[in-house]
Amino acid sequence: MKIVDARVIVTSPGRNFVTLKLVTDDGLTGVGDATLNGRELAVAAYLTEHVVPALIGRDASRIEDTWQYLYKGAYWRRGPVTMTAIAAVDTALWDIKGKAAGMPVYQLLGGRSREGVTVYGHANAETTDGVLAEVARYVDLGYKAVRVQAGVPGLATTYGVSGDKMFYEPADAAIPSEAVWSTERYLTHTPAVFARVRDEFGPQLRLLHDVHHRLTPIEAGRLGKSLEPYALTWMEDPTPAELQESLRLIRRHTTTPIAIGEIFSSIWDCQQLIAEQLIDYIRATVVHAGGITHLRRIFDLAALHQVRSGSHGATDLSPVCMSAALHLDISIPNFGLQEYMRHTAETDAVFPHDYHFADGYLHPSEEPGLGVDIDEELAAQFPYRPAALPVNRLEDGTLHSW
Ligand code: KDG
Ligand code: MG
Repeated sequence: MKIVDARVIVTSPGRNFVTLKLVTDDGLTGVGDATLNGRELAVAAYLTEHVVPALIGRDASRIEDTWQYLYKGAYWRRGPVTMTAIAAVDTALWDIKGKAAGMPVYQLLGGRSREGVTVYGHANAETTDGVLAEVARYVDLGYKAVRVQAGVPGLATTYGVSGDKMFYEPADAAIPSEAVWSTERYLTHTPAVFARVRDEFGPQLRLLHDVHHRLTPIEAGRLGKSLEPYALTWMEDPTPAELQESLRLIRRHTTTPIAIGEIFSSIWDCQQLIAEQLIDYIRATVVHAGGITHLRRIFDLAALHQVRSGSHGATDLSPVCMSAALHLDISIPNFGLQEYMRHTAETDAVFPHDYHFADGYLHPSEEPGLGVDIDEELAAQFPYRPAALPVNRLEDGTLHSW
């Protein structure tokens, strides 16, 4: 079963996506998501120039060997561009293997460990009353877990709070836009928002919050401690986590569970966080952490240390990534939660898929392979548009993270 064609497809049905499609000599096809928000064309070029020529003629059944070949063969290991490109190849090869076997990929990963994949949605609004209305909307839709983000009084905009509620998109301009951030205002306001949400929705609804890497460890300790009465399922990305040991400081001050990893690209980015039990949920994803093969390795390490999965699932991860994620989520022993931001109708049309949402759960496809494809003719009608993520400055003009 040899790879005879490999196409890199860039399309923008509402937002940019990069997809790799592999074709074998016996007519099977496989797809992999290769989208790296704001850096899409870097991955597209990496695939087109450096990976596709090496794939033609390779045995499509050799998933592990191809992963090792691309990882070790590049010499330049890790990094988001490389690992997203490898992820796309790996995901497409799992899709092909499932089709060749006549089974959904989750069966090849060991079969079901649960009946459905519990997902969380994003309730966000400028005001606390608006947040309450958004949480109610997700509860009405059947969600059992909701991420809560509120505008901060005194700040013109807040990352994570968007105008379009169901289809949130932070990549808003070709050149990064700039916003103003105040840690002092944020730390005062956020616990008050959660007090209202808990009061209104009671103790059973699972609540989450994303800090978007904006705090220092001691500030994060303070936030976690102040949120303890509201029993969050997790506080996400409290600090930039390049310095993994900084999480020790946060842990010393709070029992609010911590989720980190949406920007990680390999097991080496989270090895210490997991082995020292400095986090509770690992948020690495199929598309950015080396595909199904490498993400399963991360989740297996996490399982040894009582850390659960909590994969990133924002709109910049295409339905191809979401399809792949669900096969892993349904099969691993240490699944925690899956983020699920809905895609626009245009995106869903370009990526026909049959995973579905019901009663707070996503259910993976039962089709052979991943159960997702790309409509290349339709994709061609949505040309690429440069779009970058914003940056933050403190009130005195200092550049801050996010
Ligand atoms: O590409 C960046 C977004 O996916 C990210 O900002 C969303 O933090 C995010 C989340 O948790 O979904
Ligand atoms: Mg996040």
